[in-house]
Amino acid sequence: MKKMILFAVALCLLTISCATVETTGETTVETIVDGKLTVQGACGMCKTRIEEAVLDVSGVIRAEWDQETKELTVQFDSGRTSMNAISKAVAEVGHDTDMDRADDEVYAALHECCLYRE
Ligand SMILES: [Cu+2]
Repeated sequence: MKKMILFAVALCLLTISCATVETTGETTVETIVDGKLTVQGACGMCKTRIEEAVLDVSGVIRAEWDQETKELTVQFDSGRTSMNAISKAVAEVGHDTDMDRADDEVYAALHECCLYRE
């Protein structure tokens, strides 16, 4: 019988702690948004370079670049970063975007198979 009471008390405590977590969760403000950007590139090395550069931007949650369509899909916290900042980060590692052009010097230093400009 004592065991039953202890079990009931433990169950109550568990319910209370769960309720507390739920309440604090409600105060989180959702600012997660999706975005698309055309990014020039040529191969799998480009894909890794582009995605790594984007994921390095603080506030970015997800980044995927499609080699066929040249389309970069991102998911980020709009309270912490922007499409503008993401585009700049991509251009900085040598890839032209809709919004920014990479420095010729940075572009020229890319691996031979990554040179996408005509
Ligand atoms: Cu490449």
